[in-house]
Amino acid sequence: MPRMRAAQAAVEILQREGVAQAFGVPGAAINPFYAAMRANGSISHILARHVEGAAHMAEGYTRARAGNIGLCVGTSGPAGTDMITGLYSASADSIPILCITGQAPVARLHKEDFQAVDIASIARPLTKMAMTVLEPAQVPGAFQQAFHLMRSGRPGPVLIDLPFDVQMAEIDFDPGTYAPLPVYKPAATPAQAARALDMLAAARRPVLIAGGGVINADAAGLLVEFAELTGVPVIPTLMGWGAIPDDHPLTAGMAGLQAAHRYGNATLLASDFVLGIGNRWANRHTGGLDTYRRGRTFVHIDVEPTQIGRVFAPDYGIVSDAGSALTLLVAAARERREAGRLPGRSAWAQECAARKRAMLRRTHFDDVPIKPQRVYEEMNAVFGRDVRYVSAIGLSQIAAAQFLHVYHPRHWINCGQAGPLGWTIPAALGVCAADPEATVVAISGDYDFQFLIEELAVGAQFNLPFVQVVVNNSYLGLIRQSQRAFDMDYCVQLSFENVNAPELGGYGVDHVKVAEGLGCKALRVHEPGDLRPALEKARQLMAEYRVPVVVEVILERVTNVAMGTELDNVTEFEQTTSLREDAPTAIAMLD
Ligand SMILES: Cc1ncc(C[n+]2csc(CCOP(=O)(O)OP(=O)(O)O)c2C)c(N)n1
Ligand SMILES: [Mg+2]
Repeated sequence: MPRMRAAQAAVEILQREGVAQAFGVPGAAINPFYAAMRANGSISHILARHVEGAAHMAEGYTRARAGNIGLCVGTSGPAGTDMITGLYSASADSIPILCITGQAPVARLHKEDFQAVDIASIARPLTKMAMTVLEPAQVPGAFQQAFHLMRSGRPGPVLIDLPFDVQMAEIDFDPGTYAPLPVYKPAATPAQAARALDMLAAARRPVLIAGGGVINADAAGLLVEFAELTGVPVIPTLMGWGAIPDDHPLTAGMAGLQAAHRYGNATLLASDFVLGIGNRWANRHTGGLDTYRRGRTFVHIDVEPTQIGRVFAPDYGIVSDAGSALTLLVAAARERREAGRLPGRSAWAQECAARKRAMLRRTHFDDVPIKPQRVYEEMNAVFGRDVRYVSAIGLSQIAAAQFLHVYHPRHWINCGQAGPLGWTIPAALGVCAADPEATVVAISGDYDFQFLIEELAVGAQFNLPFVQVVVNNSYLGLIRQSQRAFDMDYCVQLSFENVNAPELGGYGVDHVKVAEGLGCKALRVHEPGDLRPALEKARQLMAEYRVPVVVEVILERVTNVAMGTELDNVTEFEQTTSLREDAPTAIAMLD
């Protein structure tokens, strides 16, 4: 039997489980693992500038491609605690990442050793498994189990904490005969699919809700097939955005309180039946449940059994991986269609499509300082169907969801539930590492941008080019807007007179200089007419220098983006419209 250090066995398993990319920050307590990675040579490593950044890079890497598992590595103590936000974000959005931490030697764990913290206990509520491995011979089993859990059922992250002496200890392990454990995915039965289809057939105005589970299951193709077979309009959630192309005739728009379309909400409210697949009835999607549920019948399909009934009791629930359920639904729908037993839906689908033309929000403003809506209009015009957008949180993200277009699964990469500021840059770097040929465009507010801005240097060092649009209102914009309810504007200003850059007129940080100092290219835009040339120039600079390119847009300070408390109570702060000249890149205006 081959003998090797436990750290080497861990790396051999990573290789056999398909991990080829790590994001991390080394430290003394994880050096044996780094030595094993170096000796093995099959895993390339991107050095983050902040350990939280490494965790979000791993998330971006997983989210970008089906089957990917992002790996983030840090030392003992603060490295693990820094990665907690990444574990939260990953678990909240059902994203598998593997977090490996170094740890003080086993015999010293209770002695308040330097950087010894019980990271497994801290990480437990955020992971499918969080384990400090105390026996070297358990290392292979812990890693094998980690991959089994990350891939099975509702996907999610795992933390493995490796004490220094455990990493160093010699164990018997045969990499040659190692095999991943089988993956467990609950699957619907034909009888369950038939029941769901019966209920759908009985409805007059049905809609499908496609959640992130459809994307996680790599089942977007099946979803579109099912929608087309049945003729039923689809409302993607924020996490499911891209499961059906925005310009598909059956895409009805998103519903919700913030990241939603006027027509998406109107269609949901006009429906009498909702079949949710791989979604979790998130509160910013549903708003008040009375409004959301009134007059509608619900079927809920989810891979995690305890998700059924968590938010409200559906009329019928099915525990299933989205792909397995959709395979059965497609087969059953095809059979019924051939037998002439599927009701026609064209009048209802046309009604939904008409709303996409009529219920728009104005984007074509010529104001200086620039209104944010115009930025997204220009982005729509410049970036084609294949762009991959990355965003985190804030008015910037909400407006991006309202105005941008997504045409493929995994082309809207967003930390939907946790929304940690600073996520965008490192997540975009992870996406670039996963798909080096893609055009990656990140969208941040000025505060999100500043949170983990140092990660831009990672993009410059490792040649991970993307366009980073920064919409700068010099405000914690979303919080400023929500403080209207308290009649205050308190602790949300980012503005100050920059003694080195008086030309910024009180907008504070000189983002262009910071970005350049970190090895990136950067442009600043003040006029709406300069947006398009700047975005085009950014693409060109990105291709030429292979570094991140920041496009900072100086926005008006105060903008209120449409949002509300109920699906039928969304406040529009700007003009609504149905005219092409007001919203030239609205999806219905592009055909
Ligand atoms: C770590 C963290 N702290 C606080 C928040 C709350 N929060 C959400 S959006 C936001 C302001 C975002 O400002 P900016 O990035 O400039 O975007 P804007 O809303 O101005 O477009 C804050 C503080 C958060 N999401 N994450
Ligand atoms: Mg801002």
